[in-house]
Amino acid sequence: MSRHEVTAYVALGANLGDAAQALRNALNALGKTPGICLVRASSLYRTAPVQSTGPDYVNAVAEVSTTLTAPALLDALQAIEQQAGRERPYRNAPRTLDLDLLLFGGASIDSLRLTVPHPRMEQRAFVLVPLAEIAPLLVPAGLLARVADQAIQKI
Ligand code: A4P
Ligand code: MG
Repeated sequence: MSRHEVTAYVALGANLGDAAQALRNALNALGKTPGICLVRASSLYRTAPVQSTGPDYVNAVAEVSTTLTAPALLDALQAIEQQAGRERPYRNAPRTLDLDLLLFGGASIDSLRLTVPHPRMEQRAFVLVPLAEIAPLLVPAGLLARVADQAIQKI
C-alpha cells in the first residue's frame, strides 16, 4: 500500500570534526533512505553557537518529500545521526550531526518524542535563514528581522 507524500523540512547542524562534510554525507544519506526523496537543500552556513558551546556550527535545511509517518521519519533521522557517530553526553552538547524535524506538512505533533513544528525554530537564524533560502513563503520577513543579531554566514 502506498501512502501519500508529505513535504517535510529537516534542519541539519554539526560543530565537531569536519562539520561541512558531515552535512553533505547526511544529505546524501537522506536521499538514499527508502521512503524519503530529497527535493532541495539550502546552502551550508557557518553560524555562532546559540545556547551551546564549542566551535562554530555548520547548518543547513533540507526539503524532503516522504511517504514515512513523522515518527518513522524521526527514526530515519536518528539512524543517520548514529551513523555519523553522534553521542549525547548532555543537552545541546557539541555534536558531529544533529537532524531536527522542523515541519511535517501542516501537522501539529506533541508527543513524548516529537514536537512539530520544532518549538525553537522561530528564534533561530541558523534555521530561519536556510529555510527562507529554499522556502521563502514559509518564513515571514518579521521573523527574520527578529533574529538579525545572530551571526550567520553562507559558506
Ligand atoms: N524531539 C522532539 N521534537 C523533535 C523534533 N521536531 N525533531 C526529541 C527532532 N527531535 C525532536 O534531541 C532530543 C530529543 O528531542 C530527541 O530524542 C527527540 O525525541 P537530541 O537531538 O538528542 O538533543 P539536542 O540536539 O541536544 O536537543 P535539541 O532539542 O535538538 O536541541 P536544539 O534545541 O535543537 O539545539 N547553535 C547553532 N549555531 N547551530 C545549531 O545547530 N543546535 C543546538 C541544538 C543548539 N545551538 C545551536 C545549534
Ligand atoms: Mg536534535
